[in-house]
Amino acid sequence: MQKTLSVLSVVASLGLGSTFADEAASTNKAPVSVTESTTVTNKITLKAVKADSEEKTAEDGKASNAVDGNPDTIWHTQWQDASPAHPHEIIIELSEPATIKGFTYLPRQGDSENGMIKDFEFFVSDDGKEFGEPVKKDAFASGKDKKTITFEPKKCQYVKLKALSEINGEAWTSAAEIGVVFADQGSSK
Ligand SMILES: [Ca+2]
Repeated sequence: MQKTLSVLSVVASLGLGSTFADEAASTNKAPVSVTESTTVTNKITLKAVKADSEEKTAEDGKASNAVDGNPDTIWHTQWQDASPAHPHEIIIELSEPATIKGFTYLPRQGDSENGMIKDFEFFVSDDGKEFGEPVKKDAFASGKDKKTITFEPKKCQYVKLKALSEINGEAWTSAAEIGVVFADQGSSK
């Protein structure tokens, strides 16, 4: 505020500041406010509502780590005491129904490859219970970069990623981040 006032006083001293000064006085605000004209858009958020397996003891591998926006946290199926076999799946709820045209999968970062998904199926649903046939069945390319998979646009409120295999043939599934690609707004991440 002090800086603004000093600028105004300089402008006023040049004989050019009366308009700005009057406006500022009449609204009791700074004369320029860019943020007030910014359009506010609704942001759809993702929530992990179910996973068939989570490792919560030996590490923090809870399913919600796949949608927390942090590439350093992962969903990992159980590996201590038992390693349940494939398929593994995670169900994610959108905060409101939306038309999506794809999804993204960011594998775990760092050195370990444990749980990195190879073959997968992807499903959409209105109610989180009936998923029907997969909208996509494929295999992820190797590597740790974010994978973007696209399909014909579908309106839904729930998605399910089912992992059928792991890149090294192990029993686990892991994911650093899973997102959706909106038909009209781009990626959720
Ligand atoms: Ca994460």
